[in-house]
Amino acid sequence: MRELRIIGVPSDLGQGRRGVDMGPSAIRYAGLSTALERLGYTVRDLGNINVPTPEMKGLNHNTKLRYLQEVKEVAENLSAIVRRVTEDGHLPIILGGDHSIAIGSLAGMAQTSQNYGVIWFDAHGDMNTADTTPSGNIHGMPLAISLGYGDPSLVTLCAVAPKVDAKNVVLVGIRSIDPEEGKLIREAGIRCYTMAEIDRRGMAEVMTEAIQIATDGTDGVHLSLDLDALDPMFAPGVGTPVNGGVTYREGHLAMEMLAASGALVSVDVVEVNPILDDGNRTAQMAVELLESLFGKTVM
Ligand code: B3U
Ligand code: MN
Ligand code: MN
Repeated sequence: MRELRIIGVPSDLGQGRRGVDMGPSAIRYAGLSTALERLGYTVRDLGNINVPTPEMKGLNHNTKLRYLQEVKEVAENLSAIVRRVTEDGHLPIILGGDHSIAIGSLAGMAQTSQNYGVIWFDAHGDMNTADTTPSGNIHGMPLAISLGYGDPSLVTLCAVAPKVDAKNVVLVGIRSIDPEEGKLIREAGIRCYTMAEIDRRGMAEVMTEAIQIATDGTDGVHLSLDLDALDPMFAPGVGTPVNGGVTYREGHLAMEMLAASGALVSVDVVEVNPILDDGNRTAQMAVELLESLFGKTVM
């Protein structure tokens, strides 16, 4: 069994509201390490990487790419750790932070010898560029950047571009897409499972296909788990909640199916915002989902 390595990335630079920088603490407080050890894993927490806070002076305020330079540095630092952990034969669990940190996760994976696919679990497409963004927030762009679209300094991070092949990328749980973003999703040829399709066909069928696409010709799957994929009823502590999301049971089913595939090679868990949460429910939900993802069953 592969050993697990936890890496915290307390960043809220990629989005407009404070609080997701506390995500790693909240998820740790909800008992992540112990829960994974209970499943029989050897777990080592590598602590947090250093991230500037928005209150620091002299940060980059580019309105179309807010905190571009800082987001890039965080991604570079994270990528080096993800690369090392993976090359050492361990599985990285990256705790965000806002979703811009996935730029670093995927850049790290892209530098290893592993050829991987991506399941992007999210209410949003995260396929904006500086030309299409309604907010300037980089957390709405990480998938586009990883596929080679957008700001050149982010796209070419770590001298690999794209970080993943679009034919092995799927979006799951989607229900909020900006108009120009939708065009890029189609143009890039990414399979996009909206909530409407999950409602019609069921999560089991959708995940069966999603896993097929992400594993087709690859060595494994990176899961990018944005907690806002879940319905706000189950994950209220996120910066941009959208109604009509994945239910508790659908979420667990998806994680269990991915566990059963044996294909998981890395995962990031993002957008948990303890300031907006009801107690620590969203971080607890994240821990429960990770338990299912790492093989917890009833008996
Ligand atoms: N698509 C919008 C909103 C958004 C994206 N990701 C999140 N929110 N979490 C944007 O700003 O790009
Ligand atoms: Mn996201
Ligand atoms: Mn989202």
